[in-house]
Amino acid sequence: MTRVPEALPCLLMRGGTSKGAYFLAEDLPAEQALRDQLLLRVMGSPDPRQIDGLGGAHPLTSKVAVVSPSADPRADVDYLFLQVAVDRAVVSDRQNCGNILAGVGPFAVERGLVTAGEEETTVRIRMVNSGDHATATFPTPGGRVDYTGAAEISGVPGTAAPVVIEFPPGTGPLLPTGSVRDEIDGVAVTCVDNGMPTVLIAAASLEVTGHEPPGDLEENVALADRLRTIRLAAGRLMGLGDVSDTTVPKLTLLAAPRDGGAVSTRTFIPVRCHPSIGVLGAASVAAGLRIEGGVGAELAMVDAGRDRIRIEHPTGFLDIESSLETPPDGLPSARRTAVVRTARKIFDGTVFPGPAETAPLSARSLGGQR
Ligand code: NQM
Repeated sequence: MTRVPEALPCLLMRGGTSKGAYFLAEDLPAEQALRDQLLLRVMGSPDPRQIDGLGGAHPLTSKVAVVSPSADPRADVDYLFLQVAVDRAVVSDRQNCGNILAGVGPFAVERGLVTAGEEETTVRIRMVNSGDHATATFPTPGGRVDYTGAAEISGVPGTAAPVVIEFPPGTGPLLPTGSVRDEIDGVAVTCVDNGMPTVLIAAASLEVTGHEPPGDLEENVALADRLRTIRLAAGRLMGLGDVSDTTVPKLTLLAAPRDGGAVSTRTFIPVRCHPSIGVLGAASVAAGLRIEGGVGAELAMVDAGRDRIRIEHPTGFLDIESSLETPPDGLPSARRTAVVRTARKIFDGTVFPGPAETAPLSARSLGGQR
């Protein structure tokens, strides 16, 4: 599409613990600047309340999935994730999202991109942001997506049908700095990328317990300063360049578990403290905990004989299957990662973006980091 539509089909879905607007790529303008202008209007950004759009005034509810048939023989569909900033006129494709990913398979069936099986359907997804792949399997009794079921995920009330997501090993290195441990600003960190660039830090090394409520941590100005310094340096060490205007890497504070899990976490995405934890963020944490000599290995209670790792977060836990392989003289890499999420179709309809924004986009990537 070359022009900006005045109205367009949109499916609003909860994917895991996030919520977003799902579009077919063919319904959006092909030109990126026009597409981003349109998505800002759809979401109601920039505005801290997003009062004039679909966005929910938080980064976790200001998300977009753009889905199209895939030209990759290993995939059925392409999924491009876009983070729409809340209080800045910015749309970013610099990060992926494993929660919104949970809705992509059901959306592909809803829109007829994939034919549903009689019992369940597996959709092979190429994640455009990272170039990595995933498969999503979910119930489709009688050839229709059934969103109801008994699966429970922390951070979402009630139960729903499970969406089982498998991630084959990604293409990039698990340890992008080439070390299991680095020191930044006097603090030991382990920088991991198992789908989401993430900096693991022992909470105690930043004078917090790692068990505080997210609001308390967000209000801690001294902590915010330390995290910002560490993130900028870690971004460079991880080969991400100047990350002052992007949402990656994320930062996860680790502490000893309190509720029977392997570790307790508080994750900054990168300024707001996540009320739970992202899926790919959790994949990076889980892999990091298994790395001998890394900062997580000392704190975590990981059962080496089991793939399943329970990651505690502020509103419960996230179970993730994660295994690594380590060559005799080399650095570890991911072998397999899998997780159960749920998704819900909230509405399917037509969204009206409203009058065109007159001010040009101030920047391409996410400057406000909220
Ligand atoms: O890490 C939050 C979320 C995410 C991303 C974020 C995600 C992931 O909870 O895969 O899911 O880190 O910005 O949706």
